[in-house]
Amino acid sequence: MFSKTLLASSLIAAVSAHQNFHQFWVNDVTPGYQVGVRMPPSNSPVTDVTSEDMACNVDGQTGVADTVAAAEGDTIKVQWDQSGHPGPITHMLFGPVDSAKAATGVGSWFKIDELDYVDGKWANEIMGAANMTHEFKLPTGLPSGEYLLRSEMLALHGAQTVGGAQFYIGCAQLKITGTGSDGACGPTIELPGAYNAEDADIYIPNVYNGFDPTNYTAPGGPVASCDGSGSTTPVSSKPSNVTTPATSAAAASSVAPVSTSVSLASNVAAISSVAAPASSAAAISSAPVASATGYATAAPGGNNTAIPSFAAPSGFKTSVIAAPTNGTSPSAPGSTGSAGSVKKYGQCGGKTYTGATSCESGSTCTAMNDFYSQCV
Ligand SMILES: [Cu+2]
Repeated sequence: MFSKTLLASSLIAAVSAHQNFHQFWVNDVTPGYQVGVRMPPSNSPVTDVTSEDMACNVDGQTGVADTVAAAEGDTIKVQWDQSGHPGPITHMLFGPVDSAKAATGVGSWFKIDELDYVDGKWANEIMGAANMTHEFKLPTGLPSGEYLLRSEMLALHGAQTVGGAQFYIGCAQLKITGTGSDGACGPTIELPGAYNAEDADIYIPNVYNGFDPTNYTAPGGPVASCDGSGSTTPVSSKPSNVTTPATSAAAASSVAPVSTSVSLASNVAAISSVAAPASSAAAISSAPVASATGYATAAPGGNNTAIPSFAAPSGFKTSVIAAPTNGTSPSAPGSTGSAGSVKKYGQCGGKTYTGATSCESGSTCTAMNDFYSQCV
């Protein structure tokens, strides 16, 4: 058992953290930290789904020097900063193009991987137990050429308000050898365009009040197939009952060695062996169980008794105020103290928020994004 103090401290780390995608491996070989990855200028999320930043994040239309070689069927491992924000991870490809470096990423993508909520844990928790890494395979049947690989971690802790979902996005440049012909992979979607602020997988009014994450699937439609049979019809949105492909769960836990060797397509001097960034490795190793499960099961601030609908398996912190469904008082049970002061970890502001804005003593109302401020 972990003490309440330890759980609470892990929650503080969780709520104050944003995240970036920093590094990837091809069959367990990495080109290096932030090599081949278009790094955004900050670790803040994109929240405007109509923005071109939805493709490859802020400044993500500009290429970086290195494009990394891979082959269809190869295992890709991505590593992100530690995240306590509940939600899925998805991967998409843009291409083939002649030059990944020159590609903006604004346009057609197809999904190749998705991990949502498995066995009571969101993707970020599952990754948290694996040094914030996630593995999947490049599909077979890819046309040879250069691609952008897009990694998206969608954080749903503010999804109770329109525009409150947080998209963390990073793109890498790949040169992929494959056996498919152009147009083999589909369905494709457009970014921006395919995501809408009020899609059922992005705006979840009951996210803190009865939402069942076991039926959740991430935005972007189904995982594509590359056998040439995939529709190229853009998927603008999808019904909320789309079945999650079984492949993502398997990909998270299996490491299938693939024979293809890895080399850089362009000027990277050395390929270092697998090495996690020291900061994230240290952060995770200090309390691995707490970081993986703490916020799913522990209610900070001692207010965990009055919200029976916030069952632990939902994976959400239980102390955040539920979204108002109309203009009336939005206070969730247990989320506010006396005289309108918001308990620690409760929502205290945001564009569409109408509830109490003063935090209880010992916490400060802090803007997480335009739509979500929290007492931390
Ligand atoms: Cu954050």
